[in-house]
Amino acid sequence: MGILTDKFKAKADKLSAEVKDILKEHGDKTIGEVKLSQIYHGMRGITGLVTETSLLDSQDGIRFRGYSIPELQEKLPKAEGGSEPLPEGLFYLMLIGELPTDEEAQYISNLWQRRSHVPNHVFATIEALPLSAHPMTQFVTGIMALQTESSFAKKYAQGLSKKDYWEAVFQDTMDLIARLPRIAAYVYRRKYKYGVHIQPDGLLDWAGNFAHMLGFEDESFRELMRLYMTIHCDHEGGNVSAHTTHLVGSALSDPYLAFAAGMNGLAGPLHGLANQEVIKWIFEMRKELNTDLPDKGQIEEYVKKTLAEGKVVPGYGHAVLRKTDPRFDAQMTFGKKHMPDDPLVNTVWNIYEVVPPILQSLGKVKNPWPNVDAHSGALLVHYGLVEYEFYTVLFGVSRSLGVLASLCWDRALGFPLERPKSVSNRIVKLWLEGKEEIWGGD
Ligand code: NMX
Ligand code: MLT
Repeated sequence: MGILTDKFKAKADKLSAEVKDILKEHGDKTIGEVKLSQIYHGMRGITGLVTETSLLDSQDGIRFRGYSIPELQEKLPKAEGGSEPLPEGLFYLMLIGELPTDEEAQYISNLWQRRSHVPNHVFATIEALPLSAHPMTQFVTGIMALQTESSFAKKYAQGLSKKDYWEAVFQDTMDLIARLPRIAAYVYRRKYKYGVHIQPDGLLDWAGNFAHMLGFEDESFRELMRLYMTIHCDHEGGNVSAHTTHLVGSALSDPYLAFAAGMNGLAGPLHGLANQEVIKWIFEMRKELNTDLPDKGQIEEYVKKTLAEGKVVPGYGHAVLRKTDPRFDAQMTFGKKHMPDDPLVNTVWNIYEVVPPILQSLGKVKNPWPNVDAHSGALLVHYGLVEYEFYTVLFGVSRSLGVLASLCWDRALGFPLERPKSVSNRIVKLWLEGKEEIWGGD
């Protein structure tokens, strides 16, 4: 791993020095103002974090180190005979900031293969949960059990110099990413396949091997996993899972603790759990209408009914995006190539035509367009992965790539404990009367 750590360290040292200079010269510059409404409304639009790995534009969507999803599909290394990017290559790009060669992506693949052993106590801990436990609960429990392996926690307990934090976080990052597919596949096979587990295939890439351990040997499913793991991996720093991982990591909680915390955030229905909610919602619609291919009029009525019941339309809307999510587009392209006639996939496309004008007509929804979760489940169902409660675990395995690469950067750049100021409603009222200061200090 020397080559990778050396390269990362050199980049981090250079950027650290640059950041120091920037702050010395420009640290007092004001970047904008904060409205009272933003404090109450989930801090939307407040720039408060620095994240290296990716950047989200409300119109263009996500770019990883400057590269859009179609550009990643073109430029990143592929598996032999495949056309989707290898997530290993994207991890390299997010971490190092450069496109990897085929050899560099392969190097990461081999590294993760070698580090993928999961100790037995992790499986025993998962087994202690009832089968009925949600897959995300089982997944997070497995990650927490794996925390016994944290090199950062051990080294910190022995006395670790601040300048060496990054390296222990880096080791944990590589170990954890290497082991997550095995834990996730274990949860899947335990819950849905009578506990009949599948051993890893050491000749496959990270996502291909994950597909294999889940029990799907179709080459086009492997391609889907490579695409899935690529597009879900990062969405700049402010989303709930990335922000939580970063926040918890800022307390020097080790990467296992920080990532598990992030996954608990991903398990919320307004964040990653939306992918299961979408398919559940479509299945319920099909059942109620007694058809596998509801027409647009039927979909319209069902959407209106959902809204009338005070529910959100899952898979639609976004806190930052104001256009169709390019991750939705990438999945639509995959669907058109691999399963153009699939009724469920076609229903997703019909919903895409029906929902936006309805949400627009409400006059309050800032983004009526589909997000990543509106499409993912239908592709999985096509291949037989129908157990939709598992979908957020897939999202979580992918999300590890971005948030853990970011955690390496957090420690390498020496970012401090995150601790914003809060105020009570009483202080807000006193501030409005000119009797109190609301601003948080220096
Ligand atoms: N269906 C119905 N109402 C919606 C929707 C939707 N899909 N999206 C937003 N709204 C409502 C929202 O509930 C709020 O209503 P109210 O003022 O009565 O509380 C109003 O529109 C304004 O919300 P926005 O400012 O447009 O959205 P916000 O930034 O607060 O929230 C989401 C963003 C993503 C939480 C929201 O759009 C939503 O709940 N979408 C459905 C769940 C979903 O798909 N989440 C997945 C996000 C992507 N991911 O993977 O994490
Ligand atoms: C994500 O991928 O994290 C979601 O789209 C949510 C977000 O960006 O806020």
